Amino acid sequence: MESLSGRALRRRKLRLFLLSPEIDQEWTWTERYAAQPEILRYAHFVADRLGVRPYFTFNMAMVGADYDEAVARWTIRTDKGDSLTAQFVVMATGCLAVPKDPAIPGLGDFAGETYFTSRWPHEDVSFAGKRVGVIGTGSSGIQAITAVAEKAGELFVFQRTPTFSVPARNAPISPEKMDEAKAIYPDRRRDARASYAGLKATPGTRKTFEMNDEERRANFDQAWARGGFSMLGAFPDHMMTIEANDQVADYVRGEINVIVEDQAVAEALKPRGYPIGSRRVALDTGYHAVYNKPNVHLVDLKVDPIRDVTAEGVRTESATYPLDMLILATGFDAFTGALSSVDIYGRDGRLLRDVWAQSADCFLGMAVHGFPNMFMITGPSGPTAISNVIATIEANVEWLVRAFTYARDHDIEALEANADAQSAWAAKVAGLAENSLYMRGNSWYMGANIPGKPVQFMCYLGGLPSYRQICDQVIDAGFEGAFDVTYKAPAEMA
Ligand code: NA7
Repeated sequence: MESLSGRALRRRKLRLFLLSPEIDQEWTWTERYAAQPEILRYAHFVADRLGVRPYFTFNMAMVGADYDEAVARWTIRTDKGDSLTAQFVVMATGCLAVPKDPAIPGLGDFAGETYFTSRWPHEDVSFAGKRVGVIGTGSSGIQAITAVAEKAGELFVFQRTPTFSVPARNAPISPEKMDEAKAIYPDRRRDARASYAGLKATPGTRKTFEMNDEERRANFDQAWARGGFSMLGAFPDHMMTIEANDQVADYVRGEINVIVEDQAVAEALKPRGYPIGSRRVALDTGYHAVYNKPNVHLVDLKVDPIRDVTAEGVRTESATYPLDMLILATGFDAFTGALSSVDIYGRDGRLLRDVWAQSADCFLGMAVHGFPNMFMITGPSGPTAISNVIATIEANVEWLVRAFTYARDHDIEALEANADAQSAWAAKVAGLAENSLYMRGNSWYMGANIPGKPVQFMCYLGGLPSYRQICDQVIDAGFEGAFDVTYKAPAEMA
């Protein structure tokens, strides 16, 4: 840590975080939706290109952090028994980092191979000829099911809640197309930054019922053919009224009928009882079609719930499914999981986990009252899950660079989210969500997937541009009314 001190180096580090148009141009993507190996190669490329590898320490986990108010410093404790001290701490711990405990009785007794999609091994896993069970049909389950169905001897999908899933239309990007895209990267970045969800998208301008049935159908057909989140952008009002939402949902359910040959299976796969978009919509590559394969079987847990897992396989109330492999795609303790799973003690010894057990409040999705000088990227109450996550990360990182630069230039010792400002932000986030269709989704966006977790909508629905503006105003006003500021003592400044 000592080697990273020094004003010049600190300045350089701050700049390195910012977007690099040069790097944009140097990297060539090969697919519309790059797979994990390509994304990993990109991460390595960026790290090398920016020369930031020396600043990373790998294979070390934080087990706890303590704030010492007397010196305004954090001490981070690691699993290696070391500790590190810093004025500011940024928790870039991810909003989907800690797997949910599926709490299925007997899971540990299973004698076959068990995998979690959230902790997939780096080595190849062979499904060939095996009897594989997948529990969970969110985005991760849908991707796993589509891949496993190709290779497995038999695949049993244990579905509790069907997910709305639309075609991604993934495809290779030709070098010519890539060149065309690169030529307009700056425009696309600018448009994405100015958009509600941080995505370069051109949502329809006419509302759902401003078209007649035929026009609406044609509009949906085009969106379905385009793929990706186009279905959700076909009309600008799909999250505004349930009537508009039903039109999209009915279209998607209708496509399931077209794709899936067995109509009883099609019926079981149709999501019902919640608005499309209120839970994360999955993007797939041939998901529904896998149910036409003779080796793929849907087990509808709404009709026949899981009783337990035994050494042989999964037992439901009315049947037993012997398996060689079990894959759990059962989701995450989102937003708060990573930081609640370690011991973070703030001012006056308060434990973050206990504070969040009441309510996962977080000012601007970046700071918590009682935890001075600790900041988060994609924390609860930011725009994260409702926006392109990368765009939220950029918004947070750019704001933090400004905040730390301001703090350094104004001899600020400590910044703590003001209690009233945090309450007002929580009220704003809750107010935006209150009458929205999102509240009907029982999703991980609101902690509803974790038993005992307070149910509150954890995403700011005001859109990225307004979020950036609000965050910028805080620094423009010198943190006045938003953060409680402690300045360095005169002796220290000298
Ligand atoms: P999700 O979207 O939270 O999906 C988890 C799935 O697992 C969902 O279908 C759950 O059904 C199911 N689940 C969870 N626990 C159980 C038990 N005990 N029994 C049966 N089924 C269970 O997680 P993902 O990893 O797919 O996706 C997370 C995000 O990553 C995604 O939204 C994208 O943003 C990327 P339930 O809904 O609880 O009935």
